[in-house]
Amino acid sequence: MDRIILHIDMDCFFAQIEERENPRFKGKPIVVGADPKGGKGRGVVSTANYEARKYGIHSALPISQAFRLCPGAVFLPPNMELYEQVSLSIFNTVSDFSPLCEVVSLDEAYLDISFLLEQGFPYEGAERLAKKMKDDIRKKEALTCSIGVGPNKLVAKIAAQKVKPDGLLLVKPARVRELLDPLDVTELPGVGKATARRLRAENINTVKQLASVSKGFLEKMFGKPGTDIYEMARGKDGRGVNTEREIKSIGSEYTFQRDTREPAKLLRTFSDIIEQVYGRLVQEGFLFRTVTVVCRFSDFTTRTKSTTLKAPAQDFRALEKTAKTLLLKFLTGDNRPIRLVGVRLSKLVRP
Ligand code: TTP
Ligand code: MG
Repeated sequence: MDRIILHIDMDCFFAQIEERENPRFKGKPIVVGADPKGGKGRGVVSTANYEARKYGIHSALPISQAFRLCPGAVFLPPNMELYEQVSLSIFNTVSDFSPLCEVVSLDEAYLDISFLLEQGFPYEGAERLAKKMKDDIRKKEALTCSIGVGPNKLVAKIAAQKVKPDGLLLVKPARVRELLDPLDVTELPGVGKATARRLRAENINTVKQLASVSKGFLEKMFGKPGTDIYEMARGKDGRGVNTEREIKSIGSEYTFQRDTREPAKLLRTFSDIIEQVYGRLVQEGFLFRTVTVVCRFSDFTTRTKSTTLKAPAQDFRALEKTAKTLLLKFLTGDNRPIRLVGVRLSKLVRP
């Protein structure tokens, strides 16, 4: 089935909002995230504006490292309520352009605009539509975004990524190969460091090279995910735009090299897990109600404890406090060494 899909992603979302809110920071490197505490801070970068990225600062980088890379940057704590509000306003605007709109995170959405196929020049129509969308967002929120348009989600997303910031790229089916061929394999969604390492060992570095190997070869190498990699390398992606996507929970866990009861070590690891989970929560654009902490003991017995908040929250402090209280219950209630700890958020809702 022929489709036209549009992908929109806001440019350095949190940082751009902060730049808008604080005109005195305009042109300066801005880092939104944990408090750097003069280089001693724990926690990570949520995002950085393009000025700060020139120093090598990016999302998920430890904030202490960001401070070392650019001590003169403006470091700001996230103001989630504001970002949520802006996000809602943006996607209100975006969803005016098609009833088939899938919001995938606080700053990112796919739109099925296949209705344009019924017109004579669908990609010209798509260009007009995308320009109008960028204009509307600029007028309403004074923010820039990048938009990619293509025959499927994969191509649309890669196109948007390619023209950041403030870009618009339309990729007709006949131009898909041209877009994909020069890309490094890691630029395909889902091809992480480990997959890339194994591909490089086979002398496969670019998507062009990846597209020249057989399906059987990739399936033998990666199992079932090998089929997806094969399809992606060909620019194929059958996923539809889901207006109702279901993510039931977001979680992360860690298995210690050696079982431990050391409070400092447990807490440090636990804090990292909380930050990771929080990062995903924010990225996916959810609020949570239930926090579950999981502990596996040296004998492999696994226990969970949960707390459900009265109202949905996306507040880091609330998450941290709830999760740590639960962990403490494990530590005081049991003295076996711990093998694994984890945190899971559920009862997720959209703001
Ligand atoms: P992204 O769209 O991944 O990044 P971005 O908008 O900051 O930058 P880009 O121009 O490259 O799109 O994520 C959107 C927001 O989600 C980002 O502004 C902050 C938040 N976020 C985190 O808090 N932690 C993370 O690890 C990531 C990736 C994003
Ligand atoms: Mg973005």
